Order: sequence, then C-alpha cells, then structure tokens
Amino acid sequence: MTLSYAQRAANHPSAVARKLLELMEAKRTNLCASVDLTRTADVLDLVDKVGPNICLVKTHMDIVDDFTYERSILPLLKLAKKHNFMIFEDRKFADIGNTVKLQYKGGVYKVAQWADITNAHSVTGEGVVAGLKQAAQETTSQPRGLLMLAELSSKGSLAHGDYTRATVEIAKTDKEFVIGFIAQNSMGGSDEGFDWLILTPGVGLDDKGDSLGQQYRTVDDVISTGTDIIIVGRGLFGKGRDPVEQSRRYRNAGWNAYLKRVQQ
Ligand code: 5IU
Repeated sequence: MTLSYAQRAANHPSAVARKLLELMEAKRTNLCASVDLTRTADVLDLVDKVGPNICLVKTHMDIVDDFTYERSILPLLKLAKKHNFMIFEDRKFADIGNTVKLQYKGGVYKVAQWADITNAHSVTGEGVVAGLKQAAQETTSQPRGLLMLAELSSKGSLAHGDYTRATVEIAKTDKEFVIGFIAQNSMGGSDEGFDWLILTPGVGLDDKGDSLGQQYRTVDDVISTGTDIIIVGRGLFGKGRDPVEQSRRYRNAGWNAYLKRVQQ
C-alpha cells in the first residue's frame, strides 16, 4: 500500500478508519501507546505524557484494579479530546456471537460505550463479527470499528497459515465494521479492494523480547512489511524509560518509516 494516510482516509468505507487516518495525517504520527498499567492514576498520567505523540491509546481495562467508568473512563475521554487520539480496548473477544454481544455491551466495562475500536479472535467463526456489530449499533450512534486478530507476536502462536487466511475471509463479511487486523504482515487486502488497517504489537527498539514469549521487531522492519500503526508498550514506559522522550523517538521512527514507504 503506497497511498498516503490522507488518500486512504478520503476513500475509506468506515467512519472510524477515516477519522483515525485523518488524525494520523494531521498529527503526523502512527504510534499507538499500549498502556498495560494496573492503577487508573498511572494509566492517566502516562496517557497525558505520551498524548501529544500518539494517534491511539490501547487499553486493557480489565487489569485496572480500581476501575470504574467515572474514575477511569471519563478522564481518559477528556484526555482523548485534549490530545486528539482515539481509544482501542484490546479486549480480544473470543466467543459465539450472542455472548460477545453481551460482553461488549455490558458487564463491568461496557466497552462499546467508550472505545472507538476493539478486537476479536476469529476462532469461533463469523458470528463474532455480527454479534459485536449488533452490540455497537444498539449501544451508541458513535462510529465503532473492529480489528480481527490475524497474527500474533508471541513465540509459538497458533495463528498463522490457514488460520490467518480464514481470518481474512471472516473480516470480509463486514467491510464497514471490520477495519483491519492485528497482524505482523500486510494481509494483502488492497489487491482485492479492501483497505485494511494493519496494527502491529511486539515492536521495540531496545529489546529482543521478554521472558514470557513476547518477541520484538523494529519499527522499520514492521512498517516495511505492511504495518500502518505501531503498538508500543514497555518500550515507552518500561523500567528507567522516560515516556515523553520514548514516545517522541517511536513517533519519529514510525513516521520516517511511513514516509519512506509512501515515497517509494
Ligand atoms: N499484544 C502483543 N502481541 C500480540 C497481540 C497483543 O504484544 O500479538 I494480538 C499486546 C500485549 C500488550 C501489548 O498489551 O500488545 C504489547 O506490549 P509491550 O510493547 O509492552 O510488549
């Protein structure tokens, strides 16, 4: 895909994807901050620090010990306005359509109410897409988007080959609601008229991995194989790191790699 983010925004069938691509172009960043922190105050503090350098915040609200909608979500939504970024709850739904519909709308987290984007495994089949879409439509008039989990960064992942190809087929069942993939490679969508967004975790400039199976690739490496948005967690806020400085560094690396790709 050699089109610019702005060119893709102009033609994208999904309102969420259009908004995200436009804000990436305007803010000149393809960096998503992954905020795996367990206290609301720490989440908000980090997001406020990296906010100017990111297009997206990726949350795992189910690890936040003191989560409430008022304490954790309302201030996050304010920060999203202040710094102009969008929100992706990395919920990884993985059940039948009827169940994921209930999970997305309800329970403690009510993800459909506040997250622009969420994601799902394809293991249960295409009902997962339909169930989540119904939940979004019944919850809010705001645009919502879904990413399918096509490939993972972790050692020994089972998501490759036929599984990944079948995931792409499931994504094609709803071109408007499914905006792309969590993946390590371009999923070949542009050839068939689909403009998938490729978001890639497992990105790190200083480490090779962790002791629990995470494997890191560099920014240049992932962007050269089709990544649109780099997802970086501990590379920004890990021990001894200054998140402001690191978010600038990853943002610059991400943007320069993108420019190289579109200028080719
Ligand atoms: N994440 C991955 N790899 C994957 C998927 C999700 O790392 O294949 I799917 C999540 C896990 C964590 C973040 O929330 O992305 C990466 O964090 P670090 O950059 O701190 O490793």
